[in-house]
Amino acid sequence: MKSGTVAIIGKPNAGKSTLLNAFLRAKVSIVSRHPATTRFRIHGIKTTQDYQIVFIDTPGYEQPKHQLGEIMKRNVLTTVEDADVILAVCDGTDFDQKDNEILLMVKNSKKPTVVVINKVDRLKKSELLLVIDKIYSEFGFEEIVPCSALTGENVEELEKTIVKFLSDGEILFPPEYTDSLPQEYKIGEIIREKVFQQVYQEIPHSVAVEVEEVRPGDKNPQMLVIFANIIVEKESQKKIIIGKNGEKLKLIGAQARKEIETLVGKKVYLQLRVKVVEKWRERPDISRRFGYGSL
Ligand SMILES: Nc1nc2c(ncn2[C@@H]2O[C@H](COP(=O)(O)OP(=O)(O)OP(=O)(O)O)[C@@H](O)[C@H]2O)c(=O)[nH]1
Ligand SMILES: [Mg+2]
Repeated sequence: MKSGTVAIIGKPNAGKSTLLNAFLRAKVSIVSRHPATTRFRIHGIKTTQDYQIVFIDTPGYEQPKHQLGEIMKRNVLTTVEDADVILAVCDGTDFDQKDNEILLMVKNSKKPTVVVINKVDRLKKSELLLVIDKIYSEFGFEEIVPCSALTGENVEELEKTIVKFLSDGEILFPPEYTDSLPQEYKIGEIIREKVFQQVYQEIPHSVAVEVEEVRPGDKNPQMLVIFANIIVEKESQKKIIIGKNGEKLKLIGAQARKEIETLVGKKVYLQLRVKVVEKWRERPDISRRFGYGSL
């Protein structure tokens, strides 16, 4: 049996989380059209007859703008150090200096690397060849694989390429596992995704979700009762999330509840509150409380 850990890294919005979900054919990591969506390192596990891959989706790699960004960047670097194989994901439609920096960092790590050129569904063949040529001539990476995480084009071939780099060894997780996140995190991430989808512009980056309590219902133990707080940095942001007559928050709650019900396979009662915690991203004690410190 072959096994190993594979770090998925790349700049924000490159399509890393979409790719992880494509490998697993399941939604493990949340996705949005805004950069800096992923904040945790998220493990997605794929086990077949012949191999087990533990994929680690990471936050987009960029120069940190705040304390939370600093933690995120450090997490990416540690993930690269710890992983057996690196999957360096570039957005083929937007290859730039930031990708160069990431590829250089990966090259210096001397780890077995597969460079992925994602979003080929939006790329002309001639443009793709140019990007491949650039990466090969500047960095000498041997394995450069184009794919589309969105349509699934070439994702299976990419997986086969990864497997070539795995070594024989024991599997790391029981075969039935598909991810390694505690349920509270997954619930929090679903809520955060719905906030992202409902309120754009500026707000997403100052949102965190704190899942306070998850317990069986008093009257109906088959049901799950969840209390969660949506944390923002300013009163004005709180107003936007709540919306006129509380309509936005209701919508966020309804969408999140539906998806959480699919996740846990039970009816869910979800109570959401919006709390203002000033500058929480600058405060490591608080970032840690929301789960960003240790993961
Ligand atoms: N056309 C096209 N769009 C894609 C593809 N892969 C991802 N996207 C889109 O790109 C956007 C970003 O995708 P994510 O998977 O959230 O990107 P990410 O790299 O995880 O982003 P961060 O977590 O912010 O670092 C989303 O709108 C995706 O639908 C692809 O192969 N083709
Ligand atoms: Mg992501």
